Amino acid sequence: MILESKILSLKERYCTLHKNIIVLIWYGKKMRRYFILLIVFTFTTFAEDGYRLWLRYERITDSKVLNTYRAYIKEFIVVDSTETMNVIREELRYALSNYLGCKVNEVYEVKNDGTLLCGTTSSPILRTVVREVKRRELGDEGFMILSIRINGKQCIVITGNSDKAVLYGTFHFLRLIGTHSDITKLSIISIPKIKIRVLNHWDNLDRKVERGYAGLSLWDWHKLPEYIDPRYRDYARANASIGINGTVLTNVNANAYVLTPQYLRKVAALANVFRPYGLKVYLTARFSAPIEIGGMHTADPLIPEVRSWWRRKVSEIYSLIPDFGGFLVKANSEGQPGPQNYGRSHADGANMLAEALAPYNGIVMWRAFVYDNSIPEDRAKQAYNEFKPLDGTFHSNVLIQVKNGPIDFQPREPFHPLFGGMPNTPLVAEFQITQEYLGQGTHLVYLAPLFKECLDSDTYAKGEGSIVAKVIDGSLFGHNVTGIAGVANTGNERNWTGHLFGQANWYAFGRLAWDHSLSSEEIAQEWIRLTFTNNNEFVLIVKQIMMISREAAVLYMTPLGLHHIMGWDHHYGPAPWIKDKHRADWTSVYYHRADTLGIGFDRTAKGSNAVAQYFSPVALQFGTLELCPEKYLLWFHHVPWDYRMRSGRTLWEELCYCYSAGVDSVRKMQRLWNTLEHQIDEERFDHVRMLLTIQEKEARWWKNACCLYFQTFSRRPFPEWFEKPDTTLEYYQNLSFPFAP
Ligand code: BDP
Repeated sequence: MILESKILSLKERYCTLHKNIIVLIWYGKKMRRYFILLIVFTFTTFAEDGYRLWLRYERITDSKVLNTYRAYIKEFIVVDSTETMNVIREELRYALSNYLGCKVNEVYEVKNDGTLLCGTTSSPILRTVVREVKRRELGDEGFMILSIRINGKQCIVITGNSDKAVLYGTFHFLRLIGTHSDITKLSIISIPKIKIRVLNHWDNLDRKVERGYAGLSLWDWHKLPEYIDPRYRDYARANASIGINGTVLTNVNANAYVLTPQYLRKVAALANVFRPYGLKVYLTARFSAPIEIGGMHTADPLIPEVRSWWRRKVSEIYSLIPDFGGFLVKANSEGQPGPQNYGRSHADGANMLAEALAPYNGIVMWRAFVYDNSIPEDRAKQAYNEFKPLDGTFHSNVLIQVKNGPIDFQPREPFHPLFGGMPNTPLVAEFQITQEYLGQGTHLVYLAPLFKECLDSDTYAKGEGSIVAKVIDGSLFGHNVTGIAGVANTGNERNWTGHLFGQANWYAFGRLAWDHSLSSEEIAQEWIRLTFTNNNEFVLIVKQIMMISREAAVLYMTPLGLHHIMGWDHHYGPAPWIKDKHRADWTSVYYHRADTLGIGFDRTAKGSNAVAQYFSPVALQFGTLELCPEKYLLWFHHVPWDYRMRSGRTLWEELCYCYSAGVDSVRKMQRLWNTLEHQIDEERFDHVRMLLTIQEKEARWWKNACCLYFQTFSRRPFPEWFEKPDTTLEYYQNLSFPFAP
């Protein structure tokens, strides 16, 4: 697989060279100096297109570091030749020779110091190394990396109870090398805190990706199952390297067609490629599939024929994909069919599928993202109202998948009240890695701080310390099946994610899914070192850019708890003026509620009382104007324009201040990035530089459009220090983007 990706990237490089040569031949002919061609050809550098992600395995140039590594890794042993062990073997061969600039041979016995030994805890050579207690602790996926002596020789051992665990350990070890970490005395034990760590691809069968900003879907359905794009392997490999162990291939707005025999064979082909990397395949199940592809007249989950249709379908799937993970379902939400079409509950629907999957250990991830415009209730409350009463009624292989916040992946939301609110049901936390509401394909926004903000939020469900992370890792309420999902940002663009820094968000999701206690800084640092360079100064600057980026986006888009004020439908750019649409809950005015008195959604007891869905003292804190964190102020309160903020500014001034600060932060990010010119390749430097130019322009657009619009309500002048918009509100309101992605 690595070979294939190497060939692929060579092909790419060849194309670049080819273009250069054509241009040069033209010049050469003109100047009759063909010999120059040869010289230039020889020195043409390879394209840095981002394809290799964080798995670049660049030659180590620091001689001190290199010498230590060469002393500690002279040869390697991979016990066994299972598919996964072969993957490990190949990865080590490729990575070590690249890193160390010399061949690291595979051997079959420990004879010398500096042997790296990879195998499961049950392999004869490692059986005595890991004690029984530890072995149990490691579970199925945990690994250990140890410096020990075997046959009197200095070895590094990577082990775990399964091949997959050893694979995770191998990638961890390679990460240590890539970040120039100390490997002289290793004693690492790492166990994933969450069991199901999945990407959700919102990919359609026509290869369009809903809310995707990185090209077409990676899955070339038309050519599958015969044609296996080498990229599938590289995709699996990238995921394994950060501990992601599942992928939902299809959009939550599902097409039943993927469940037809023709498509299931294509799915099976992908599953075969992913299997050695420990990556399980899941599909979205369209609730009305029995009608659409089964020729039935109903999809009522309580009708026996419907239930047996699903049982047969599931059995067919497992006959093709023995390790199929299960279904993800979006039901009775945004027009998707579901059990409520037949007067049945979400539990009736989920349990029917769960029953069909149970014999094969498959699971159902049933989404709680439901809201209905015809219900005269605050949208933020509806998922809780719907699902809370169902707590405890789901089968044990059903997990309820809850978005991080109660509305919809906004730049900032308070945590979803269902976290902590359903103690008897395992919950999957769903995050959006693709940046639908965070600048889409062109803004650099590092999302680890957003993920962490939710994971670290204290629900107080069982008193202080009941953080969201403990709800989803099962430790708070004692659940064994646990999960976390990220809506993928990948596509078929060469660099996978469109914006190079989108890679960092994929990376961060995987790392946090494995260990939510890692800090955003730690993860950023790792990613920068693996993606660019180990130069400390460089790392510090890029880390600074990343760490301010999310707050910057909140400030220039939706500061102080504002939310859902983006462009209609495509969600691109600001549009706080959206109103009078067929659904009130898809307009902006529904959420900001600005009027001449003030701005914000009153969700206190005087308003929608959404605060009551939180435990005490969170409910009190969110619900009391003076106690509410200002970052959530307008989420929970309708606040007068002259209200004094903690800064001493009035609310109106503070709003102007935040929008300005957001723009300033982007300018700072630009300045910082510009100091890095010549420190990395021109290609990636320019890519980010140009995208930052767009980001600055769009940050100004957000600031101007929003402040001009809200000024029509506040009727107050812009503060003196405010950089005045150079055009009118009408100008912004008349912009249209018929071809926005
Ligand atoms: C919204 C997206 C929409 C998705 C929906 C969901 O705009 O495309 O289908 O989320 O999560 O944010 O189902």
